[in-house]
Amino acid sequence: MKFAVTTLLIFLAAEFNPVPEFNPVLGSLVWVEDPKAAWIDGEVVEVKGEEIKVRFTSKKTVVVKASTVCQKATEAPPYGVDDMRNLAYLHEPGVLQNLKSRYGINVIYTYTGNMLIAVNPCRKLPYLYDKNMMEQYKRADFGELSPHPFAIADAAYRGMINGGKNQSVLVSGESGAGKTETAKQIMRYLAYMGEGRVIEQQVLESNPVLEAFGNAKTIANNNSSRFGKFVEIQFDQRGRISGAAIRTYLLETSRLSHVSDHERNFHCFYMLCAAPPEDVKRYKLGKGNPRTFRYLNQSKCYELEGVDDSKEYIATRTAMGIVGISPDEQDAIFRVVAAILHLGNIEFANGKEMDSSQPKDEKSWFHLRTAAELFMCDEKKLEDCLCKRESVTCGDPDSAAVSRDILAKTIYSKLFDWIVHKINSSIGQDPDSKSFIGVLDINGFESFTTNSFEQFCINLTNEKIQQHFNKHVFKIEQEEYTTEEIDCSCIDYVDNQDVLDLIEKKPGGIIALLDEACMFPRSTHKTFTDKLYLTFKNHKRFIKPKLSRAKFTICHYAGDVTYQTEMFLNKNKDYIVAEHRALLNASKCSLASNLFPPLSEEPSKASKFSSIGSQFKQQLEALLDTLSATETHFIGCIKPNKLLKPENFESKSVLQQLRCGLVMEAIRISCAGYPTRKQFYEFVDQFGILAPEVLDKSYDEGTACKRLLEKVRCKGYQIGKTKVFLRAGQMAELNARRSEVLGRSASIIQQKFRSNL
Ligand code: AOV
Ligand code: MG
Repeated sequence: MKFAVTTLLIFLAAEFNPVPEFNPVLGSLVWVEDPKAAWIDGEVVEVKGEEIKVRFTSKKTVVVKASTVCQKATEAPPYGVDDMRNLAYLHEPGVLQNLKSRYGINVIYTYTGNMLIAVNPCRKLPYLYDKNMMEQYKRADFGELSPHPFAIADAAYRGMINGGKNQSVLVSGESGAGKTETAKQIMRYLAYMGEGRVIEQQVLESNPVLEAFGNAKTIANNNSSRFGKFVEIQFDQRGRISGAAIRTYLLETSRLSHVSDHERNFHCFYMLCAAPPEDVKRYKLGKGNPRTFRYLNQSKCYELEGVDDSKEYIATRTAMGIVGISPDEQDAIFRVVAAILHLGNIEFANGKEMDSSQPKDEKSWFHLRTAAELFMCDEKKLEDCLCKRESVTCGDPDSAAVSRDILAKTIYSKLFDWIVHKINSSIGQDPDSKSFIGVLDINGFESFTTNSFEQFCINLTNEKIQQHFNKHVFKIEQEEYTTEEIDCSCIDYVDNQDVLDLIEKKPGGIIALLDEACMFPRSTHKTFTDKLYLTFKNHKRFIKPKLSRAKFTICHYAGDVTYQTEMFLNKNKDYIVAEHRALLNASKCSLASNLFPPLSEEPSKASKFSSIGSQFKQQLEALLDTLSATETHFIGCIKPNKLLKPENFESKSVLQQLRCGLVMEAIRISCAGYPTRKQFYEFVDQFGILAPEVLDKSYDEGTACKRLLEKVRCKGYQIGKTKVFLRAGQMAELNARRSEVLGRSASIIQQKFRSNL
């Protein structure tokens, strides 16, 4: 098995080496990989067989293997190039340097072909997104103006209107990279194409509402989306927005009862605490001090720099109004939010009977009463449902606390779903709409010290997206080669179907085995993990860690991730404790009771076992089906540094993201073929000087290009019907020769000029 993995890696590495023919000589400018700085440039000062000595600008020298360095362009434009494919050498250090030099002058967007790379500026750049800018992109062809999300949105819009095909924009990147901001700019542009009607407003205002309830501060991002989102914006015959459908994925409800250091719970709780005094009183929040609530005070972080929660509260209320949530409904929502805070403050002690518990003290009784009052449910029933022995808990104080947290999470996740549903029904779906543009904003690949079921699901999503992306880039390349009638056998892509099979194959994949384990009452995380070890002992994407019996590792496309299985079974089970359902179903608040319809009204739940993993897998399948039927546009977001501080470009971390994300894969596929394409006339214009004889009009343009390339002894290129296709590195070579010839002509002219004097 080891052998197979190694072979695969060698195969990938060999395929990826973009400039295989480079043989550094004395004086060559090169990039050397460095463990800290990613890549450093220098000059070759000594060559001894396979080993070369390179001197950096710092005067420091290193001896490295010649095969490990990359060629540096002699004449890189100081502020980079708009499209990576115009780089002299399309390799890692070239890509990195290009992003860095552009970032240094606040140019945060760059293309790689049709894909946009966005480096988070970590500061506001309002001039980039104003109306004037939108107007300019509306009038320009793709590639005419600087790279920008508006150009992508415009391309999608035109593709839909002119090409008659549904479109999607896929925004990827790690936490804090700027996915949500970018997705919002795309939506703003699409709304701008309409006429400022209510529906456009509603589509835009759905963002702050969902962010209030689904976003939170994490260590990576002060406004981190704790759910995935796909917004399908529908258009009418005239190209105006006529409806929308928002689908959300995997809200991270574990945050509700457990907040890590330096993080916060969902924004809405802090907003409500900072609400005007009359609202704080109405929702019985005492002095509105978040420090007094257990769900908020586990972490000592309450305020966010530059954010005024009291203003956010008002803004959220306004946005809720715009998206069609009535004042009464808003009132009910915030009542439930406040009730959850009180619920979290109930503590338990041993009760009088065996295996029972009761609220610990008068304070806990007070919170229980207040929670019941706000939920508009029966106080005694709430007490029973937390303290009495029932299906999931034994009735002791610890179990009662678990039951309390489960109740809080269930209510919150139902509330979030209700809000999404409400927004969808009030914006409405247009039954006559023929076309849509979907915008996908999901969490990027995650790998922490401890990874659980949530990371497993998120990484599955990313594997799916990666596969979609690979196929897409491959298809686009293949299409262009076919149109130009050139051979496309040189391009291929690494398919990750094997990882997907490992996770989601039915029967026999990890999700199927997890569901099986959840259905057997005797299963534990240990028996489940053992079953995985046994089933996948020969799977090349699965590793059993040496020591632990509660972990497994998956070799994802973006790296290995080790998952801790302790909570897998619990987190996969999708059920509502019967007593919780009965309690809230009987609530006098119609919103609360609607969140918990009787089981008989949810037939899918009543009849068969339902698991989060399988449901999510189905949701993903539906999403991928939708995406596959669209023309997809990709945006890769990059986080320039961990702390999101402006003007700080950490090359090492950026490189890591380029490797894990979609960017390098796009480049790899492109490099395996012919990354540089030039129209015949452009090519002759630029390089005619290398073979002036081809400029006489006796040749057609294609033959002229061929003759020129033969003369300079280029090999491996292809001549299409309208374009020249060059291998990686050939463009730089031609440029160097051109400079040489130009230099020579200049010195001849100078000599002539001097001798004439
Ligand atoms: P994310 O969506 O990728 O992270 P965000 O879009 O929330 O990241 O961006 C992170 C932070 O950077 C936010 O405070 C943004 O305001 C800021 N930011 C990002 N892009 C820009 C931009 N173009 N101009 C100005 N500020 C920007 V996560 O949801 O955590 O995966 O889960
Ligand atoms: Mg986000």
